Amino acid sequence: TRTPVNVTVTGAAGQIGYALLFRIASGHLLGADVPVKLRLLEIPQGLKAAEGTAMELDDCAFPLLRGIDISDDPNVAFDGANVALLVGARPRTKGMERGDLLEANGGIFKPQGAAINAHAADDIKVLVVGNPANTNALIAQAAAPDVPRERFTAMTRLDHNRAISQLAQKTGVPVSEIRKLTIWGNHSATQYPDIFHAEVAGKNAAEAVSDEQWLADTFIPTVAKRGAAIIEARGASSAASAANAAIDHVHTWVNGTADGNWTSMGIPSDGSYGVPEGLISSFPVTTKDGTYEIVQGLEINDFSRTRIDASVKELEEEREAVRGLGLL
Ligand code: NAX
Repeated sequence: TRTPVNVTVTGAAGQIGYALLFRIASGHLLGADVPVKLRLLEIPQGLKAAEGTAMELDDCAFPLLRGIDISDDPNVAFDGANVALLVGARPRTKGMERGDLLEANGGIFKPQGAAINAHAADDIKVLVVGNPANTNALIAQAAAPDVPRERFTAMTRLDHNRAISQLAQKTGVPVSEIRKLTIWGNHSATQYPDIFHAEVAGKNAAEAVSDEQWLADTFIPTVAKRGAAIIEARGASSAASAANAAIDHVHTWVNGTADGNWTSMGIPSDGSYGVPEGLISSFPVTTKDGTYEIVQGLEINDFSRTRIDASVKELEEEREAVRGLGLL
């Protein structure tokens, strides 16, 4: 019998939390043979709702769920954490400037990074979902100097999955026939979904589509603005699809990408593809045995270069802003 894996989820009482916890507990995060313990972090106002969710988790009698702890103290919630899903964040409210937003999130992700540094297990893997995800990941990473920096990642898997779905619909193939799609840059409206190296049923996707106008005017904006379209339609932001992407991100990180395919993750740049070192930016990556590598040697055409650079520039500006706030 395996020792349970400790999975810490912040913002556990939120809507993504509600869509996420049941899937973790039923084995979708780590595998059908891996027992888990859930450690839920909420702010004091969220504790009661988190307790309600924990009651429902109990009521599922999930065979793999070996315990649920709830706390409003990061030092408790990250104690022994093997996987941390940082979902809770401060949303942008009306009239809020970017600087205010980054500062408010610094107040969340800096102490959480410090708690991870002090208390998490040696093999801790961190996924930041809460926005602005890439820069929040950078803040948490900076507060955790003893944790290998590559363990801090940001979620662009939802964008990746959205892009696969749009491309599959355009080309009339099942999503399983789409491979090697890449999201580059920031999880924001500047992100760049790249189909130039992607495959549709084994053929180059850009050639299969052969419609640069669709690419520039439909595909890219549809993927980048999908979050807003969901809010418009549903009256609430993406929750189940975001939770699903978080599951996919960690599952792929732990269990590996398939041969002949890759995924997209926001990870600390090593300078590849001209992305300044240290920025947490989305790249094409392969994963194996719990580690990831950036796919190397892809030719970047001018169309892609302009868009990658624009998104990376935004990440640099965010990094400068949080530096200015003393968060790095
Ligand atoms: P909700 O507002 O429903 O839930 C957030 C929860 O976090 C609340 O229960 C709140 O009490 C809790 N929380 C706030 N501060 C906390 C702290 N310091 N410690 C612990 N818990 C804290 O938001 P939800 O819809 O669940 O979205 C969560 C985050 O995901 C948001 O920042 C959102 O912008 C982000 N998203 C990121 C996506 C991505 O692809 N990277 C896509 C989906 C989503 O928009």
